[in-house]
Amino acid sequence: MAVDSTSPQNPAENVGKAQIGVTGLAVMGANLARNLARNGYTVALHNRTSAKTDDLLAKHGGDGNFVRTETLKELVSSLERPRRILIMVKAGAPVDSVIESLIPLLDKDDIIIDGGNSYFKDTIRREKECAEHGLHFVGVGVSGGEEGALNGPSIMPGGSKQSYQSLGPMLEKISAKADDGAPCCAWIDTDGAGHFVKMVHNGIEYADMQVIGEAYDLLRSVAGLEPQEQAEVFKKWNETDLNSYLIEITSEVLSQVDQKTGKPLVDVVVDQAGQKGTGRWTVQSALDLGSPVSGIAESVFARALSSSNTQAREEAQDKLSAGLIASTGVAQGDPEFIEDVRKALYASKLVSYAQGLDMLSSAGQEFGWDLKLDTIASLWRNGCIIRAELLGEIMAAYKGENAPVNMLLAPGFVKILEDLLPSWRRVVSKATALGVPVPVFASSLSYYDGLRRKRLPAALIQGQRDFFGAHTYQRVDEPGTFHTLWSEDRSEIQTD
Ligand code: NBP
Repeated sequence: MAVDSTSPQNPAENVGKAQIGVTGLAVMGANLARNLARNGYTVALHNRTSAKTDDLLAKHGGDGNFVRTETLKELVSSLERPRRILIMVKAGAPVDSVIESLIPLLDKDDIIIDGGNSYFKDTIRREKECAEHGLHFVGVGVSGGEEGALNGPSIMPGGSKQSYQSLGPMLEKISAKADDGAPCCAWIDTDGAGHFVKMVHNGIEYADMQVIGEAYDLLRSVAGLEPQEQAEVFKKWNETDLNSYLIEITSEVLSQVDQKTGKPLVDVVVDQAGQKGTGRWTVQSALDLGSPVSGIAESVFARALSSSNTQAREEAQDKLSAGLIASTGVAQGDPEFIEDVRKALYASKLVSYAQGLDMLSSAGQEFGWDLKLDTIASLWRNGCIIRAELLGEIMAAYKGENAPVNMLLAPGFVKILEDLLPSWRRVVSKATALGVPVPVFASSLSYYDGLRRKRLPAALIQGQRDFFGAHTYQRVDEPGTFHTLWSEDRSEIQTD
């Protein structure tokens, strides 16, 4: 936890000044500003269109101490020094434009904070640019949506450690608190580390949502459970080790009845999932790192399949209808099948978290960040979308000396997976036989099987690569790098 250094360095100069400024007062910025004010900070407000500032003050001015400003210049002069300015504008070019306008107005050691969903490589670049002007730039991952922003989000700050001394206490104060009272906010590491961790959080969120979707599909199309009945099932599941925010809201969504038609809401919603890009970034970054986040990738592709080629989906319903099996062979509401699905969901969820954390380890090595996986898991315990009981166990698994090289290898998870495996396999087999798509259930099971397999067909791939491209291979029985002279006498030579 950071030491509170939010008291003014120069009291005379800072008297009557705001402790933090927020520019960008759409839903997230407005709610973070209100959260800061409710926690006793004086908050200077700015928005490109000042009507939004006035709207916030009219509706919520009573939340605390606000200072209304019309221009960035006014915003800057309303702040105590070193200044803290939180940018909450649309990610991308608007962030660069605001930074560019702020730089000439600021002084050495002032802190620019970007709390939006910025791409971590942009954050690395912006941090360098600001450092050239003697400014701190802190990329902060904020999770929890608008409700979290107002009542306590999970916060993942990057940037310099020095800036965290000044900023950390504020962020920790407004963050969500875990059951043990710890703030769901801690310094992650330098430059883009905070935004990277937030990005991976979102990747895990995509997979978490997809596995719930796959469970819903199976319960509906194989076990014949209507949405209202499933709402009860998910409610019960929320009392098991699946306990999490996403399971809780799934039950809410499934119980919702459309007011216009009287049908379950889920039946009148178009089945094309949207995405804002953080899942895609996670997969793109994983490809660059060579990190096998297959479940997360499948969840991004599943959204793409649902929404990107609707005409093909339409035509395929008729043209690719061969082999559909009418009878599922599962009795309506079969409790054994329901329990199998619950276990398959939990196992696939474990794999998604394991893959996300493994990607963080790879990124730590690539970008020189000391990412503490137990701390990161602790920040996700409350305030954010993937908050789940499971995170307490993940945190415990990575605490201390004996951190596993892969989450699935932590003794607790080894045992849990042993128990889940038969159900997981039955569900994936059943779904495959019936033609129900379960991309994350199935790819997670393949990841698990691939991870534990003694010999992988990668050996054959190495042989093929050596055949067509002289890419060489290593042998199991002696050190060195080898090549077979495929187009000559097929003898083997050692290349180093
Ligand atoms: P938006 O992403 O919808 O952005 C709207 C804000 O950006 C308005 O204040 C707008 O000012 C300002 N803006 C734009 Br657009 N272009 C600008 C420019 N060139 N210069 C200055 N200001 C500009 O707001 P949001 O949904 O509150 O999200 C803010 C950030 O938080 C985003 O990065 C988002 O991805 C992230 N985030 C959102 C959520 C969520 O649940 N919504 C959750 C977590 C993170 P105007 O009023 O003058 O048009």
